[in-house]
Amino acid sequence: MTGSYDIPAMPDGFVWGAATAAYQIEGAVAEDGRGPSIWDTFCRRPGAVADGSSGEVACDSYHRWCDDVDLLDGLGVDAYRFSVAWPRVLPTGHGTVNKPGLEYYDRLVDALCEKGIRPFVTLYHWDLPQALEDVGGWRVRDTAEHFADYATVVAERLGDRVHDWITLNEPYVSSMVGYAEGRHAPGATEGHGALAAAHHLLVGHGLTVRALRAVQPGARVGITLNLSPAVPAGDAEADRAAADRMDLMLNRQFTDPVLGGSYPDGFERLYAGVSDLSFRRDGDLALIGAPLDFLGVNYYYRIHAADAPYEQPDPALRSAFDIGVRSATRAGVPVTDLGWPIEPHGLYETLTGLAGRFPGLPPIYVTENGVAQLREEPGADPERIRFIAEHLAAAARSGVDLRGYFYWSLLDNFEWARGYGPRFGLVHVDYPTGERTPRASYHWLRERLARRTPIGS
Ligand code: PNW
Repeated sequence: MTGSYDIPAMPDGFVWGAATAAYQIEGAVAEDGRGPSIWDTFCRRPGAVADGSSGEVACDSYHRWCDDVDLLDGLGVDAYRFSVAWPRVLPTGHGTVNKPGLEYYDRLVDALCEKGIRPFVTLYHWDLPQALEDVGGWRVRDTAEHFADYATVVAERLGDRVHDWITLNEPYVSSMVGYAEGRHAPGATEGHGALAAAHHLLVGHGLTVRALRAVQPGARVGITLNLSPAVPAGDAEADRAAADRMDLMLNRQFTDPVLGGSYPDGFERLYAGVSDLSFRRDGDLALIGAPLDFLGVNYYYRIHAADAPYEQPDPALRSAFDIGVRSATRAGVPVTDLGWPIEPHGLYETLTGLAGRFPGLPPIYVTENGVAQLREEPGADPERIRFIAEHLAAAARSGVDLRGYFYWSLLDNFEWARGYGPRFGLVHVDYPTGERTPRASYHWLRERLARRTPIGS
């Protein structure tokens, strides 16, 4: 019975929103001067994407953005989190600005503002211009500099209407899944290169924070990290150590420099023999750890970590992803259609854990949280309503300074290496026609948002 689920009362000014990302919804990959990105290339690699698909058409939001804005308006959200595609703005990553690309976002932002929907703009949601990958991608420091220059171009154009900027989405995924695990673009399986990519992403974040503040003094700037509590799968000491290694790689490699200005203890030891970390330079941590206006948290699940033999015993040949940990399933924990454990309490742990470890923690937005279904049809999605309600309740209980919640996603869309099978949307998309149909969860949220009463009123 979905009628019994509700959304918690939140403080006045709490931002309710929905999220998407450029490559997952826009399509039109060769239109109006857009340059190729690493995802266009990666999708052509045989076996890279489960159903052999790509973002070539996706939800066709490049043409149907008006429909998307109407859906947001109908839902009654305060804000929309979307991303700007770097290769639309700068087809080769730097140099000449592609005017039609910028104009697309200009129109979108205007339409949102007209409806009173606040834009939260992610500057990098994984679509690196291919031309930059061809000269090293995130393995090289130049890419960080180019990123800040690109951000400046975007802010100069949209900064009169966009006040909330997210530099990077999930640098863990860009670096470790893209350059170490090889499941995402550019599909590399490296040790040193992946750790360099992670560091250069963070340098790019730091340079961009500085650049945005320079062009737009009132800008509110943050970063979005995917955080998953890593808990031991069993009672053995080896599993506890495995969970600790997972936490270092997945969470603390990013939280500690960004929020605490230093890499975590044990990090060098974890990667001894894999990389000499020679890409680090004096001054980097001060840049990376500069104060932020907010932290974006993407939460989907907890990791149950079990000790496992290293796939490659020789550290010099190991990918940075190979840390001797296997992700286990836990009996009795329900899972989504993707096999992801459903543990709303993990969001509580994530938020309270941050508050406990970082005294100067900035305000937090949950910038993504959601559940996928593999069933095709629109209509009833009671598991999504329950998922949202339970995660919101856990977030509200945490007591941290939480300023907003964005559901992932507004629309069914291109789910990266999994293709179009998993559907995360509040709104069903019929890919052959592009037709959008709101699900029961959309109607449920719309109705709850319309009746919301802030705490204290
Ligand atoms: C997040 N993985 O990503 C992203 O920010 C979204 O673009 C995505 O659609 C959403 O979560 C749902 O998955 C991830 O395979 C996607 O390791 C895939 C992985 C990790 C994060």
